[in-house]
Amino acid sequence: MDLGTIAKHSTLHAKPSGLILQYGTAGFRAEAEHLDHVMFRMGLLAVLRSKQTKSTLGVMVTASHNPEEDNGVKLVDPLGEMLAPSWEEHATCLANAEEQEILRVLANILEKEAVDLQQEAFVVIGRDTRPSSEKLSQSVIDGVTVLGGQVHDYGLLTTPQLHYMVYCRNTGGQYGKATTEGYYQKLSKAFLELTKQASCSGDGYRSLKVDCANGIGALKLREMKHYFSQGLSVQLFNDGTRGKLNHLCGADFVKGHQKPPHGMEMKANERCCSLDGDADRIVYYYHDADGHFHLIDGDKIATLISSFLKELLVEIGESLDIGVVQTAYANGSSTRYLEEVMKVPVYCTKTGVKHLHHKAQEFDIGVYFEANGHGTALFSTAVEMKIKQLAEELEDKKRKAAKMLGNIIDLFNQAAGDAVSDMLVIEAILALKGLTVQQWDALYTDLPNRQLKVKVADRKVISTTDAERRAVTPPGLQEAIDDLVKKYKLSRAFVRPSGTEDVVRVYAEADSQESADRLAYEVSLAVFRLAGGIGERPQPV
Ligand code: G16
Repeated sequence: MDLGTIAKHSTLHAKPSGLILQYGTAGFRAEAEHLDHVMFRMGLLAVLRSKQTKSTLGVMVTASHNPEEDNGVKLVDPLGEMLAPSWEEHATCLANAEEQEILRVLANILEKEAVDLQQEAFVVIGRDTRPSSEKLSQSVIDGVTVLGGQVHDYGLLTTPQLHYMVYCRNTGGQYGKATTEGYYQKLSKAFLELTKQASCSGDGYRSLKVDCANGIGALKLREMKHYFSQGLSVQLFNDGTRGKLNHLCGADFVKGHQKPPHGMEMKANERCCSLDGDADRIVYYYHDADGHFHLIDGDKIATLISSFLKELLVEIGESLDIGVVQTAYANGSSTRYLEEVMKVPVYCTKTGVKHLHHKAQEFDIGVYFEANGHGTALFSTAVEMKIKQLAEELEDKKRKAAKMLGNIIDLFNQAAGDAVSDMLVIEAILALKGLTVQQWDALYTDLPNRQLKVKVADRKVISTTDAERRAVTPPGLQEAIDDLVKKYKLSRAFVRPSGTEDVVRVYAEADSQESADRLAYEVSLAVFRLAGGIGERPQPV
């Protein structure tokens, strides 16, 4: 490690003085103009983590659902997972170190994590389509090379594709080929195998309208769609040729505003979906014949998937341990349906796929989804091997079900929630079960709900417990929420500081939309009053 060279390069990526950032829900996120130093330093950190784990590490430059002016970066651990929590702390320390402290912080990490500097390092990088992403990913590359690490720059990728590449590279290609071509082929082959067996192959099942949030999803779906066109034709909207990334479109907009994206032509009862800016989230929706908008979010996606997996297991004659993991945002009706009707155990974790993914790994089959459409299903290695073996050994119907399950396993991106992989899983299940989008939607009725954002001077004054369902500080806030909730039927509300935006998030649900809106507004006022609100006071919905 040539200390002089590191220090010299670091000054070329100077930290704006006084700027403090935190490795949050999904890495660092801020206005792009403030992130150059963070990118360089995450390049350095990726090298250290790669040396320590003796594996390829991933760095993704994206701010996913955030506005186009923002950007962000997250590190991807060897099995395609989010960075380990102790390294998140190192990331925060390194990002916030003043120039003269950089070498000391690096030395500290080396010592604490027993990094062997002689070990080789290999880092792969991906980026989304934001105007700032290319330059920022160059700063990551600078950081990697100055510490002597090797780099492979994949250029434009969806976030889940980068997770997939890392997983493939560290399993010697067993999980798949670490190229976009390899990704397209693996998923499309599994999808076509599945849909071949669907008796319902009418037009309704074969076409889907996709809002791409003006992001990377459009580019990648355009490349990929020929691979699966025998089973599904996708029509792309908000493909980035005109509009702004995530502006009035995309999964976060649709879920948050509970309305269709701009720029999408929807006919009654047509199945449509939206991806987010880096294609790791997906939500479905349709307009009914009366023009009412129906949203099918991550909760209903988890329900569709887990019920299909359960049915296949019954058919095969295997009883495996299935669990569903959600967050506090999960609609109360979904949790009730999963537990009481489907008899599947449901667990609640903090927001952030890293928490859900970790919990889901405890089961033979763990299905995890955030209500915002971020999720996947994980299969233990033993289950995967067993199912593939049964697909060879069993006969007739059982064999068919085992083969189907084997293909479903291949179709899921088990490294991370993946909008494209999830879309193909959902399309295959709907076709195999002969379900229309309306029938899927009718599994249960969501409780009316509302999400709002409140601006405060320092969102860290809010701390929470019980998987973010209760506020611990500031004093009096939880008591105020409890009193408000008592005024409404079937109601629930919570607040938490966002880990990706400088806001406090408020969630409320109740027996009517009017009550959910009112409750969310009243809780927002309580946050504004007790947690140091700034700017305009919250307004009624
Ligand atoms: C990221 C995380 C998600 C999380 C979302 C919002 O999504 O990956 O797990 O639900 O941020 O987090 P918060 O409420 O803390 O702002 P994405 O799609 O932006 O990467």
